[in-house]
Amino acid sequence: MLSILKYLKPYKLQVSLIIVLTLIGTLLELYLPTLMADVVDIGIVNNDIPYILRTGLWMLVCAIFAIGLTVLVNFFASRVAMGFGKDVRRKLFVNVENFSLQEFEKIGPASLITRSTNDVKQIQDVLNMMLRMMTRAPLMLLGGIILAVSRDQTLSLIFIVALPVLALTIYLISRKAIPLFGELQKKTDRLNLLLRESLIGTRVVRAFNRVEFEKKRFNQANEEFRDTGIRVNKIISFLFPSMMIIMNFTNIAIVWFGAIRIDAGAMQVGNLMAFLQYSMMILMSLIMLSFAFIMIPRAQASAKRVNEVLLIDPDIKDPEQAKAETGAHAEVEFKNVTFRYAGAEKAAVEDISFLAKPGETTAIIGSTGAGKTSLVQLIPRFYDIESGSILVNGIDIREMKQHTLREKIGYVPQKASLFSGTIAENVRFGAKDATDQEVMDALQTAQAIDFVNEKEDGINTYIEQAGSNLSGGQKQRLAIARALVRKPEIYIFDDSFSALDYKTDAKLRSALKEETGNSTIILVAQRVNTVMDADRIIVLNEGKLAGIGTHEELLKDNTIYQEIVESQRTEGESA
Ligand code: M5T
Ligand code: MG
Repeated sequence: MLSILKYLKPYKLQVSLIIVLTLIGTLLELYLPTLMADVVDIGIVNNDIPYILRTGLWMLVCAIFAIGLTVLVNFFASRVAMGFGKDVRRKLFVNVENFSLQEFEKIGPASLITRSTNDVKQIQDVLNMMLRMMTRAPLMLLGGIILAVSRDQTLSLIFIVALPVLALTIYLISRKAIPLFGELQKKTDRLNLLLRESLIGTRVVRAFNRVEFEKKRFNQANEEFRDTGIRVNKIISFLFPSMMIIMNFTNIAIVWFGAIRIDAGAMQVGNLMAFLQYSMMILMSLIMLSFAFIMIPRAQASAKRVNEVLLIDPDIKDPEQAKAETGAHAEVEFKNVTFRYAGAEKAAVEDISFLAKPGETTAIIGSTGAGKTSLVQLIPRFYDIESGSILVNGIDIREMKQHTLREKIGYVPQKASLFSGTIAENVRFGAKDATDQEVMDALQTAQAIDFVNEKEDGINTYIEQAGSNLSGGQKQRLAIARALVRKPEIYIFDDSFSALDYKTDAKLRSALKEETGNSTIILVAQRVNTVMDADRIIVLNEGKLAGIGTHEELLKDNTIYQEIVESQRTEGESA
């Protein structure tokens, strides 16, 4: 909690202002009962009407001032808390953007969303409350006690009983409630996760008739959330009534013993009235403190979760002194590269070496799960490798700025992901300053222009979230256009032609050849047809290199390649 409060720094001035304003306001409030005692004991007892009016007016002025100050304090507190929330959310977002995929998967998108919204809001709310009460409650407690004791020491003995009883009640209640807060946040995570999963996978859920199952799963999580929520609130709801009972019994005791003392002539009526008010203030401030006592752990549970994300130091970082990289083309070289997913026993990519030259196509083929995607994801440095090195123009990619490296790359992922927006906007994701003509050209090369032109709004057709209103092949071709418009030095196509029919596949590749000129092309494919005329083919098998060569060379002496060719030939024949 404390470490997260460092984000309050920009609001230092406003926080100090809040403290000063509360200080004045609380002192004014503490002054009021004293004035009232004077009205009774001096004004009424002596029948001094002008004195009563004068003091009454003075009381009114103090009260109005106190109210005005409270309004101001609340205003500033809200501003500070909201601003703080915004800052923390931004910080979270920026940090998450820098995560490597490994770190991203560790916490998971559902939890990251809860943490950036719900958890930050918990902290923000508590901060808001704390800003209003942190000066007010202790000051009121202390001031109330001092003033009450100075009014009547004997009667103050009542507090020796009342205060410990109150403190004990608060302690017992909060001890039960606090552990439930962390649980509540975890349950929120779970709800979010299930909701996300079933919303994203809604087609699959329906196709497999799993709607009932999903409903049950969600209901269960929902009910668990409800139950924990009810448990917390049940406990908390005890707090206020118990406080009120203690407060009222204290008042009874004060009036009871006060009356005896007045009867004995040891105390004045006004004095007792003021004493009663101070006792109220003391108990109220204790109640405020007890709420803080309960709210802070709740925010603490959230702060811990937020901090967990903020404190992850992205392990993929730019080097302190990035090596300047020159050259219009980019040669990609793998030297004994081994890579393993976090916690995986087996390396996904093991001891791979090859050279991909500018102006040439390097194809990667291998059965599913062979490690093709894992291998090409290493080039934009989505993950860091375990051993070996990846060089671009002779420079280790870990010694380059990530931005410089990624600038050179046009990456077409295996699963084309598009964003909500128009087709043109999606293509311009690759190069934000591309002209309409350049967008059209890229679509042309990607063999996407025909279906785009068929749409009423052409390149201004709106694409729904994640491209859900496009076919798989259409999405793939838009993703290709997005990479093309960038005119990068390195193209990475991860199985990007799989959803295309043979004819479109061939057309696309010959168009690409003209377009890509001296760029380095790295192309992952399952079909032999797609890789056949590559300058070199890398055969992957269970993460290991099983051979490098041209189609002819591999066909002659590589058993794994021969198997792949064979299996696809028979497939083709039987089809
Ligand atoms: C290679 C594992 C996967 C497989 C091996 C992407 C990814 C893969 N894996 C993980 O553990 N975590 C991940 O995030 O790595 O997988 P691949 O590189 O995806 O294989 P591929 O691209 O050759 O297969 P495909 O089906 O795309 O042709 O053991 O479990
Ligand atoms: Mg793959």
